[in-house]
Amino acid sequence: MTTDSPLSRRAFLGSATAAFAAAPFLLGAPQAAAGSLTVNDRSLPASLSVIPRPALLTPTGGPPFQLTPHTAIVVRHPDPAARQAAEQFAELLRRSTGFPLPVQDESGSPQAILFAVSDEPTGAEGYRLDVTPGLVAIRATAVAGLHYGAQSLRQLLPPETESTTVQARPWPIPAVHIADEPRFVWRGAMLDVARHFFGVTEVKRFIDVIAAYKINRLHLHLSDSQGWRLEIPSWPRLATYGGSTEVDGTPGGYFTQADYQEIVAYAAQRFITVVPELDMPAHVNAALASYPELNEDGVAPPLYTGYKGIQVSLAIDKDITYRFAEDVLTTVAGLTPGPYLHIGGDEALATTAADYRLFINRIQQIVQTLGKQVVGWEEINTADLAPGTHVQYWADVKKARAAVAKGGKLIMSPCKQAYYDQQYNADTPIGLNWAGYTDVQDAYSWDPGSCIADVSETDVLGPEAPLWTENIRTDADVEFMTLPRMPGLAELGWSPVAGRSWDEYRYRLAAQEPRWTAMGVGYYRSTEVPWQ
Ligand code: TNX
Repeated sequence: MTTDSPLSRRAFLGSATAAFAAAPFLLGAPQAAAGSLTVNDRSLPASLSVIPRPALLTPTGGPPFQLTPHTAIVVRHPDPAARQAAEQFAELLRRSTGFPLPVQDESGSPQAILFAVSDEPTGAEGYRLDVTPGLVAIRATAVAGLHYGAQSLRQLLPPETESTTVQARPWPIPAVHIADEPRFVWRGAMLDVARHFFGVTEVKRFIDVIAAYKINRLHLHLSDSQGWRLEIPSWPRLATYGGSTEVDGTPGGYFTQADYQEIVAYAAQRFITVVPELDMPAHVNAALASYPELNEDGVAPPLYTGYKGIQVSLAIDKDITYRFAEDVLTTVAGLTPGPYLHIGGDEALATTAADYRLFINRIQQIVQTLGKQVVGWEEINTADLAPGTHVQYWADVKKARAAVAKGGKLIMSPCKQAYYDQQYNADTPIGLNWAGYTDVQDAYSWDPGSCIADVSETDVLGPEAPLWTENIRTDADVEFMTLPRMPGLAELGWSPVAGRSWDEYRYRLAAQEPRWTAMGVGYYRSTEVPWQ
């Protein structure tokens, strides 16, 4: 039952060794000493409660490193972006420590935090972190790895590190060796800004939370029947009229192009790729209301502010529909440096199967011409999938399998575990429950690599948690639904599966709470978690 039992503990230590040997950048590493501990041991102190659990974490037993006013951050990496990763980390620490923490190329200080290139390859996102009394060294081949190493380091520092005001206290970092890399390339969170609109500041707060847990994709659901949230200069009424309301009939809003670019840049600084979604051919009432010519009968419906899905469709047989799609997708592609365009494609209940295939095939061609990769919900499996298409599983394993048979790769968002708009339980006031209640343990207890029988891990890109917002209205609501579930999703996407245990994880999760409080972020105080 618990990790105190010798059996589960032995099993875990065995798996840690296996993970160590399997990690390409660790082959032959001298630290492969027998008896390495990992954080999957609840007797370890809260100061080692890193989420996602590193592939290997070994407390080395020496005295801690003490961050002081004399500590410098030293960058030795050929990629100029390494300096930005170091600067961003320094900025976070300056707020709470009040120390100058200069970022420099040479160490003029006896006491340094080093952001350096690794001698051994650590992959696209992996890193090593060594904390000794005189030096903290993050080493990685790629700058993303330096950034992820810095996120682990954040969690080794006291929770007050997350405070936005200066805290007078010591800043020890326990002596450890970490060797880490992610299991999956796609570790996603989705925010629906269409049902209720969330502005730039609110989206940045959401990014702050997910970035701390090494999530690397932010899927923005930018349009739905209840609102169009991105300025498209060639179709201005989409945003000004189609974005004017939201569920409940309260005033909506939209991102100007500059707003959207600000979000994309903020995410990119945190190694998060924005995946913009414009949902078609259904979920489009806001567009249909804005432009009558997009309707089959040429008549614009009224704006829709209800929370239930309505059955509507773009006019599949009109040329104007494809001019609209091309204009919109071209605009978004131009604003989005990342390789993905999410075209939605879900729940097209007012479109015939033949029309649907035709439509998705034409849209896919537009996306390809723009040099982007298609992402779509599982329903797009009935179309001719282009190479590189990403298909987002949410409810129907048959559709997911059909997509894989056509060469699609899967993003795993099983609604029973990964839909964070679902209530935790009957007593939590916010959220829907059509997929069932999803408590914190449910959200943690599944495996993206094996959750669909007959789909192998090589066809899985990784997990993503969608946060639909039909009855999620405020920043506080978003935080309540996101925490404490999202760190679990991050761990499912990052950490080795072997040795995973809710009973151990929930202690590490509890240790995060003082960090959220220091950040000023709210959460649901679930009774499943042994809060400190
Ligand atoms: C289903 S999942 C939807 C969304 C809703 C959500 C509510 C999917 C691809 N479509 O439009 O917001 O359920 O839980």
